[in-house]
Amino acid sequence: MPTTSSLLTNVGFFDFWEVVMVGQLEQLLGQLDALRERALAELAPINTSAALEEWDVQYLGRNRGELKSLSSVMPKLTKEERPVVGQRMNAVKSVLERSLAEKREELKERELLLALESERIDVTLPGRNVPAGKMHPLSQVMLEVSEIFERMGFSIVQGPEVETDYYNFQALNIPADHPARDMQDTFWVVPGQLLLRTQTSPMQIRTMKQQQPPVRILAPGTTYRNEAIDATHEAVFHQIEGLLIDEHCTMADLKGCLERFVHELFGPERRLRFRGSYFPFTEPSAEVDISCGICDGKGCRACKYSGWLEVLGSGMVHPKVLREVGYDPKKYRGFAFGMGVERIAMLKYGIGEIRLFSGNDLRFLRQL
Ligand code: 2U9
Repeated sequence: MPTTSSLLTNVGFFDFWEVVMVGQLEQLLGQLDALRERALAELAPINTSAALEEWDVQYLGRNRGELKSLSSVMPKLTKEERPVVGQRMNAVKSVLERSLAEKREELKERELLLALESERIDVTLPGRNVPAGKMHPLSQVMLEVSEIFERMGFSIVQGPEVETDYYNFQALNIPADHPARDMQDTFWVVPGQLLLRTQTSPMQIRTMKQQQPPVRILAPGTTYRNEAIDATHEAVFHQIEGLLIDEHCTMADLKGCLERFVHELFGPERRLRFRGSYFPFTEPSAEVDISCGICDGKGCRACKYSGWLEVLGSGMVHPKVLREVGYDPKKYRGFAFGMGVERIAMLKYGIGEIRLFSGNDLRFLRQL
């Protein structure tokens, strides 16, 4: 750009102010071109929207943008100069605005691509495991046993765990000197009167006292005995007892019913063996063994080399019990049976430690 002094040498006096003005005009246009170049150079490397907005404010801002600042000289220009500067100013402005719009578009695209890349989902990856809860193995066994007997026409009855001496012992023909009534074996709530039931049989007494035969009920539930705890004994455990009362009911009905039960729960290949036994509430009484599922009755460690596993106690309901609830023992007979749920579960799942069921160790529970 020519300086004022170099131009002065070639012009006369009257031209002086004009030359100065020409110099100013050139300078102004030069400033506009420089602004454009600087703005474009700064725009090129911008790669975030935030930086782009800053650039917009700095060069094109309505209030303090650099272009706006330069336009403040317009009123000082002559009528002839104004359109020249105005045109250049508009040209610079439109170049910058176009470049800004292009950059905006470019950044929008770039940011979209970045977002797509960072939020990319691999739909071929296996889904996350949602851990599903499941029933406790003892509840599973209780439900399965209940369903088998329900299919044979039994109804489920449930009742209090705190019982009276009468329902838990007296009504069941358990005499005062019977070992089961030993004060040491029972958890007494009020000694001699209220106790934690040692079996679920009080429910059968309660039911029979409320309804006339025929009766076909199953009483599953929690029971309590003051026992020394070891791998096969717990103080809090679970029982399922069954009772059927009708005219003409015989031991053969008991055998058929329990055979059906064992075959449904353990499989039809299992053989049953009824061994004479004694319970105060049944006469005659029998314990039921099933052939060992591991050795098929040949003898192994699981069945203590006997080939048999004890699963149930049973018998024909004692006439004294029938009389106690108001049934005529000459007209009605019945059979009853009982099993420990933990023992059934241990046999079914091949578990040698009863305490695992109450241990709440998820590593154990998840397997069943
Ligand atoms: C009434 C009449 C008779 C229920 C019976 C058994 C035999 C029996 C044990 C199995 C393992 C208890 O958990 S265990 O230790 N039960 O052997 N239970 S007959 O007899 C009854 C019940 C109610 C009115």
